[in-house]
Amino acid sequence: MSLTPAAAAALDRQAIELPSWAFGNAGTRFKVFTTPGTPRTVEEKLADAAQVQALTGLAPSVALHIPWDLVDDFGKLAAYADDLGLRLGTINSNTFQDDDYRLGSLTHVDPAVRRKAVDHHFRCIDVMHATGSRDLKIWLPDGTNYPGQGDIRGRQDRLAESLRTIYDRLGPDQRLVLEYKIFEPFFYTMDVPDWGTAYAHATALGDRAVVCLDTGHHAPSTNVEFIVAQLLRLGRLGAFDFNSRFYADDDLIVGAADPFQLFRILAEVVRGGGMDAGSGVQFMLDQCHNIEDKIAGQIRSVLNVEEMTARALLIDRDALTAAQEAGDVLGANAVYMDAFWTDVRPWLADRREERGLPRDPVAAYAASGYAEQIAAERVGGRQAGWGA
Ligand code: PSV
Ligand code: MN
Ligand code: MN
Repeated sequence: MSLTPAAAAALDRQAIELPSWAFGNAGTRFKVFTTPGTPRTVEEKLADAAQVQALTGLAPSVALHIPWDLVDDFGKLAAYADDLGLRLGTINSNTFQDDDYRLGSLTHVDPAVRRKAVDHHFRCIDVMHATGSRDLKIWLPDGTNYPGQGDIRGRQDRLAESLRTIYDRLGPDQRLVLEYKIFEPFFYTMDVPDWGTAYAHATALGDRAVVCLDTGHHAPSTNVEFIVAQLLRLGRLGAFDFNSRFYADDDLIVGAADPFQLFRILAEVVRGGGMDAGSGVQFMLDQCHNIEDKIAGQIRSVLNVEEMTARALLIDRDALTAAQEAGDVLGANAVYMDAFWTDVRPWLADRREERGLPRDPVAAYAASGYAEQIAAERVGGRQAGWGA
C-alpha cells in the first residue's frame, strides 16, 4: 500500500476527540449494566481517556458535557489533563435533564425559561475560557410530540433569537457548533431536525457558527456522505459525532455497523478538504459502551476511524477523475472500490510500531493490567453523568 506524501501527512494530522461520557456507565431505558472500574470523577474519566491516547496516539483531546463534568476549577482540570498528555476539547451544553425544559429550552414560549437556557450556555462559555476550548456544541433536545402542540414557526424564531444571544457572547476564536437530530427525545417535531435547519441557523449567525453531523441522527437510508460533501462545499461542516447505528441513534462503535458507509463519509471528507491542515473539521466520537469494555471500545473506535481514513486517502484521485470525466462508470467505481477493499491494517500496525506504539493497541490494553487496577481501586462508579 502506498499513500502519497500529502495523504500520509493528512493521516499524521488525524486527531479524534473522545467524549468524557463514553467512560461512564450507560445503557438503555431498560437497564444499565455497570462495569467494574467505572470512573467516579471527571479526573478518572480523563485518566481512562489518557490510556486511549497513550496506546494509539490518535486521541489527544476529550470533550466535556456540562453539567455532567462540572468541577470547581476548570483551569486546574485543564492542567491535570495536560499532565496526562491530553487537552480539554469541545464543551457540550445540556438542556435535556431539567424539569423546566419539558416544553423546550432555547425555544420555550416563556422568556424566563429561555433566559435560563441561555444562561446555561453562558456558563459553558465561561468554562471554555477556563479550559481553552474552541467549540461550544449545542445539541438542542427541544421539540413537540403532537401536531398542533407548538407553533413550529414561532419556535424557530425564538431559537434564532436565543442562538444569536449565545453566539454574540463567544470569544473571537470560539465557535458555535450546532448539532441536528431527526427525532428523540421528541417524536413529532424536533426544532433542529436536519442539516438544512442547522445550516440555516449557522449562516444567519455568522462565520463562526458551524454544523455538527452526528452519524446516528438521520433517517434510515439517508445518504450521509452527500450531506458531508454539501456542508464542506458550503464551508459549514464543523464537527463529526461518530458512532454507528443499525436502527436509530444506537451510539454503537463507529464503523461497526457499516464500515463501507464510514469509508464513503471519509472519502467525501478527504475530497472536500476536511483532512487538510486547518480545515476546522473536528472529529469526535459520541458513543456509549453499554455491554463492552469502555476503554477498549474507545480504542477500537479510534482505530476504526483511522483505518477507514487511510483507505479513503488511498483513493487514486487522478484515476478517479479521469474515469469520471471519461464517463467510465464501472472504471470510476472500480478505482473507488479498490481503495475500500485494500487492507491497511498491517501497514497501520507497522506505522504504529515505528512510532513506539503497540502494533495491536486493543491487545496491549488487555495485557496492561489497567482494567484490573481500576476495578480494584474504584468502587461505586457512577453512570455516564446521566445521574449527575
Ligand atoms: C444526542 O443524541 C447526542 O448525540 C448529543 O450529541 C448529546 O450531547 C449526546 O448525544 C450525549 O447524550
Ligand atoms: Mn451527538
Ligand atoms: Mn445522539
